[in-house]
Amino acid sequence: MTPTMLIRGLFCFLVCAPGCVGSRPVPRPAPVPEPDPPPTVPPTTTACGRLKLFDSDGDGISNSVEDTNAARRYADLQTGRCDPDPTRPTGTPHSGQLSGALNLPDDGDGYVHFLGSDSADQDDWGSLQTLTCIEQVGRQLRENNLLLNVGDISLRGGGHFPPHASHQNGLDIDLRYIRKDRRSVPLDLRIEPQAYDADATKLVMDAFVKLCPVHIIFVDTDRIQFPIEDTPIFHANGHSNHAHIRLEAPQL
Ligand SMILES: [Ca+2]
Ligand SMILES: [Ca+2]
Ligand SMILES: [Ca+2]
Ligand SMILES: [Zn+2]
Repeated sequence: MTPTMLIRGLFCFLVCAPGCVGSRPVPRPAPVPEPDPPPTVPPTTTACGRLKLFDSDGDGISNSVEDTNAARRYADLQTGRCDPDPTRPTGTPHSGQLSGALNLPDDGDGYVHFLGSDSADQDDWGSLQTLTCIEQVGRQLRENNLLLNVGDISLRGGGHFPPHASHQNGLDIDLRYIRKDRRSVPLDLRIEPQAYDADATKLVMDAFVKLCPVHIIFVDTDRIQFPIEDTPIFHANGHSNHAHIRLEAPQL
C-alpha cells in the first residue's frame, strides 16, 4: 500500500464519508417505487345502514317518503341524515291508533295512490313498514310492467275511518284489482268481470307475500280465487272492487 492510499483510507475512516469505504464507492440501493394508492370506493354502508339508490342515507326510509313528508311538514326527516322510524301503530286494525304516521307519496316507483272520495293526503297514512312494503312491491311490479293502484290505508293518527270497520292503525292497504287494459281506473268484478286480469293480480299478491309480512288478505272469493301458500285469503263483503291486505304489526 502506497502512502497515498494509506492517507485516503485513514481520511475515509475518520469522516465516514458515504460512498468511500476504502477507495471504492458503495452502490446505493435502487429507490423502491411507491405503491399506487388503493382506488377510492364509495362506502356502501354507514352507521345508518346499507345505502341504496332510493335511500341515500341508508336509514330505511326512502328518499321519496322523506322528501314528501318533510316538504309538507308532516315529519322531521332528511335524506342525508339517519332518522329513526317515527311511526308507532297501537291497538288493532279494528280499534287502534297510529302515532307519528307517515304519508304515502302519491306517485311512486311502480305504484300510484288513488283518492276515491277522500282528499289528498287524507286517507294514505301508514306505518313506515306499510309504506316501505308498498314501495318494494311497486319496484318489483314495475319490472313486470304493472302499476299498483293503492287506495285507503289509515287516517292521520289512525282511529275510526268510515266506512271501514278496520284501517285504524296503519297496517291495512286497499288495492285495485289489475285490469287487462292496464288503465288506472276502478274495476268492479260485478260490473266488468271480463276486464279482470287474474294472472297479473296474482303477481301483485305474490309480490306482497314475498316482500312484506302479510297477515291476511281479503278479496271477493265469490268471484276470484288465487291460492297462495301459507297465506290466509278470506272472503269479505264489499271487496268486489278492491283487495285488502293486512300486514303484521311491525317489530319495534
Ligand atoms: Ca333515507
Ligand atoms: Ca333520513
Ligand atoms: Ca299522499
Ligand atoms: Zn280495506
